[in-house]
Amino acid sequence: MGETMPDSGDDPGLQAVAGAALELVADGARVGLGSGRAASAFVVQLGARVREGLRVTGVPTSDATARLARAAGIALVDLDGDAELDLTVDGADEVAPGLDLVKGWGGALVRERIVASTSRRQVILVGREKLVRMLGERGRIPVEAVPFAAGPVSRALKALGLTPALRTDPAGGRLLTENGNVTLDCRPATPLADGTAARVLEAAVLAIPGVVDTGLFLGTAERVLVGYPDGRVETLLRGGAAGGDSRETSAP
Ligand code: A5P
Repeated sequence: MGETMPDSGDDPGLQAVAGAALELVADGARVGLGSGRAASAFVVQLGARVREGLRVTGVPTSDATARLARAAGIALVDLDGDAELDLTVDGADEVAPGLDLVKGWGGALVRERIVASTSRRQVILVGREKLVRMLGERGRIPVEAVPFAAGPVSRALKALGLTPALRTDPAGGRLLTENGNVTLDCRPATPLADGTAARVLEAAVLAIPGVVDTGLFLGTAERVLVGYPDGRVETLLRGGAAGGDSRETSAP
């Protein structure tokens, strides 16, 4: 993937949400392990629990996470067989009301999608800077595409009103994902007005030949744990009483 796993050790908010996510992991659980700083904080803390005797198996969403999990002592398995994962713990780049997400700034969105789709619960860990009113506010919605189709996919994305930029490595060449694909980071002309607009865009992008997947994760997150610098954790739950969301906050 060409991107290294960033260090989350000095971020009290991410450490706090990682600790809160641990409480959702039962003995014997099969756990999807996300990618990025927040997910890394979780993997490291999960490894500490494993060394204390917790029995879990993990399915990593990137090579960097696999390396980190192995070093932490977590047993890794493939997605073979019929068994679902109990939960996946991952990060996100944007969280909108309704818990729709943008993911993939770290380059692992396809495996993150696959692992989340085979999990009963997707738990997302973020700092407060990831909370947005509308998806696209932070300016990048990643789209992974087959390299052969990069040109036509780019033109089709422009026709949808997006401004795509090919993700590059430090030498200026195409940065390939672990699946051997390119990523087009798409800036929308304006943020997506609501969940309906996000779903319309998702369907249009997925219909372009050569597109593998998008960073729009719509309706997948069961909960989002938001970490604050003082160690507080806010829990946002999808599908509260009137179909809305509910939230609760725990003290540091
Ligand atoms: C990786 O492809 C992404 O989806 C990450 O989950 C996302 O970029 C969040 O990463 P951080 O926790 O490092 O911000």
